Amino acid sequence: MRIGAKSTGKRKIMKLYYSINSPYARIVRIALFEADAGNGVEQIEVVTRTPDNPVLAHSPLGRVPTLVTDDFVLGEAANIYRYLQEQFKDAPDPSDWPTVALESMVMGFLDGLAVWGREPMFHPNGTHSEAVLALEEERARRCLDYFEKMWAEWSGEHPWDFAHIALACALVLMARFNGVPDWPETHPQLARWFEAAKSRPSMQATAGDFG
Ligand SMILES: N[C@@H](CCC(=O)N[C@@H](CS)C(=O)NCC(=O)O)C(=O)O
Repeated sequence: MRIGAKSTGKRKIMKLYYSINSPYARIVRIALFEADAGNGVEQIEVVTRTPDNPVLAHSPLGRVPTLVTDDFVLGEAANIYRYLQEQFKDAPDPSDWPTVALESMVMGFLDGLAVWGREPMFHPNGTHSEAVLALEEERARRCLDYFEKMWAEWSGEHPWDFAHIALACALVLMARFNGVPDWPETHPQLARWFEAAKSRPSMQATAGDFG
């Protein structure tokens, strides 16, 4: 699944709401950068979890990313990515199940990291659940092993598609709260790929406070 440049026709400017450190929103922002499709999409930075969060005017979820189009309000990074791909390039191939399978693993990894990273943030007085932290750490370690094995078996160049973009954003999130600090040494294939991914212009153009 890739987004490439194509005419936006007579559509009004779409609005993409994002926050600067959201790994989910960054996936979409990277894809827009790669597609050079920014002209059809106005990107609006917001702060979520506040009563005046502008996303709440469009969506009861108040989450980012949120894409506001002429016809509907779309949530979920994967949906927005697919929709923009349809707008700017060809429709995704629905039968590409190995790609969808990798996406599902990567998004599960990212979801787990989001829970792991937020748990102490939501319980600043040490009332967080050690059980939740342990469960998510184990999940993250299993995922890293899974991706390392897959990367070691991979022949040829990795695409820069939804799954790979999301994985890079997830690894940035993990570094932000120092989860699995030794992972680059224990997962060298993945670490090499991540170093190269981080140097992409679209990663650098969308960097938040934590890289
Ligand atoms: N499953 C969603 C997750 C989106 C998400 O959790 N966004 C976070 C920022 S990283 C958010 O908007 N949090 C604000 C809130 O929960 O109110 C996706 O794939 O887009």
